[in-house]
Amino acid sequence: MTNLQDALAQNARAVEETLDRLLPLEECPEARLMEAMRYSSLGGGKRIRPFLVLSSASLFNVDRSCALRAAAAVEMVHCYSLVHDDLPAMDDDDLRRGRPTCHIKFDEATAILAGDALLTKAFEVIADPKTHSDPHVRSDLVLGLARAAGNEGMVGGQMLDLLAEKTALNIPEITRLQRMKTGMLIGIACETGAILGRAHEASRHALRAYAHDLGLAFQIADDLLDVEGTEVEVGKKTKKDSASGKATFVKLLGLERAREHAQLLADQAMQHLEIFEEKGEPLKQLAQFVIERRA
Ligand code: GRG
Repeated sequence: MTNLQDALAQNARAVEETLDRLLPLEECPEARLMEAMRYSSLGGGKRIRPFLVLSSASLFNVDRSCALRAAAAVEMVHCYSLVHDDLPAMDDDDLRRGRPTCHIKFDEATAILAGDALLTKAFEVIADPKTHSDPHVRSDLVLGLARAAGNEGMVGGQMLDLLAEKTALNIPEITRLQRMKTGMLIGIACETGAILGRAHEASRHALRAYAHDLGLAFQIADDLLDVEGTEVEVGKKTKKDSASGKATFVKLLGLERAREHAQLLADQAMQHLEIFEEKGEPLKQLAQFVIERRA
């Protein structure tokens, strides 16, 4: 996995430089908002979604600076979701990525606005001709990201997650919830490279299938970490789901079967990449990393 660790670290640095450029701190009366946006997006994280964008883009020889802008935009949406998820009205968390959450560092109102502004900035970035010269490509990116982030995707999944505190869910229902809450953003991250590279449908389909299995494997790994990981390793409070009545894959399947299922999904995800031959190797390695990670 050393190659993958190096590639993850190198891509994370490049995406952080891009985020830093896209979110400049200027002297103005509303500078506190920019500070909160930068605090929430520049403070660590594994940068898995940007890695997916950059790796899928490299399958189609997309210009690196365009891919980095799209990768930064997807990460902004992810960071916004974490800021809002941590708010007292949602998960009420004090710790994220090993640091105080945005509303603890600043205040609740600033955290809400920083999340809103990160989400909006993401669309500004992908709608900008600097991301792609072809307006059809840009509109495809906007459509894909909006679907993945909105009521049919991440926000809808979050609604189901809140409702799940009071309802017992079965495996198909949890699968749908997780597919919407985390899978759809992972899906558009994988497909973004294909959109930027104007890839044909077979490639887009393969990446969607890969993302589908990867997203679920990622979520099961997250559930396992909640049970088995420590706060120091994970950088956020653990044992939250296990302490609450919330249904998770681990609760319904048990630790052993959940682990096996995650491996099965990761293997399936890798198989979908066969059409890319050795160019698909970084994405294959990521599927294994996602289920073995300790953070
Ligand atoms: C509030 C609109 C809104 C949505 C929230 C994604 C989400 C929906 C909430 C995040 C809460 C959570 C712990 C979800 C489980 C999976 C997940 C997205 C974990 C965090 O992603 P990582 O592990 O985090 O990629 P880093 O910090 O590495 O970027």
